[in-house]
Amino acid sequence: MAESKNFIPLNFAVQPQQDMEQSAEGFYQQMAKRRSVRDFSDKPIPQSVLENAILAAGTAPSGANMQPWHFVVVQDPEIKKQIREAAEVEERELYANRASNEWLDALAPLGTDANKPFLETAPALIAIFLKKVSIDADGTKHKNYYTSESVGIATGVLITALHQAGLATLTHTPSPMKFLTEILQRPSHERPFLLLVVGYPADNTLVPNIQRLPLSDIANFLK
Ligand code: IYR
Repeated sequence: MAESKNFIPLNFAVQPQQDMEQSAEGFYQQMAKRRSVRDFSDKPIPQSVLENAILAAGTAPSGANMQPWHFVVVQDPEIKKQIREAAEVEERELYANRASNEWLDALAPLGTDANKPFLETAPALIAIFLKKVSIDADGTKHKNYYTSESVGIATGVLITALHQAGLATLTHTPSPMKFLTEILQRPSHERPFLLLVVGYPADNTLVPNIQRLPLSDIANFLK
């Protein structure tokens, strides 16, 4: 394909195989240290770290490059309190009535319950919204494609970027999450996708003693 206004050269450098192997191994070792944390300190996070992590998330591939995401970073204690209170209403209902016994049994090793103090303690909450449609500056509405896949990938990049920057996260999904639309005053065409709790772990934080599946259980190679 010829270079043109629409097509520009790819900026890509082939790595020597040894560097590539080392880099993949090192990245895996680094990612293996990521754990979901539920006990946060209130130590604030540098603004530039939040901004760069979101910029990294925004590099995720998306259906027809529609970038169907929006991130709201909440550091205001009053708004965090409102989110905690609204989330706990849904969580109390979940633990008391909505969740099946099978679900509650699956959660038991995590030691979770309806109390979510981390929603106030952690320095930042990032509410991620999914846009089934986008509305341009001139008011034109257009459809987005593969929105769950796109926003899911962007969220994965965000979690990875924050981990890489030395922060802990928790993917929190109180359900339903409609209260986020209201509290954060987002337009109705944006659907709350996930609430990411971000910060430093509290001193001496314990995490569940759970293991990741071995490669042979999660992949097979057809050569
Ligand atoms: N949202 C609830 C319940 C919960 C559900 C799953 I699936 C988890 O992996 C963890 C928790 C809560 O945050 O307690």
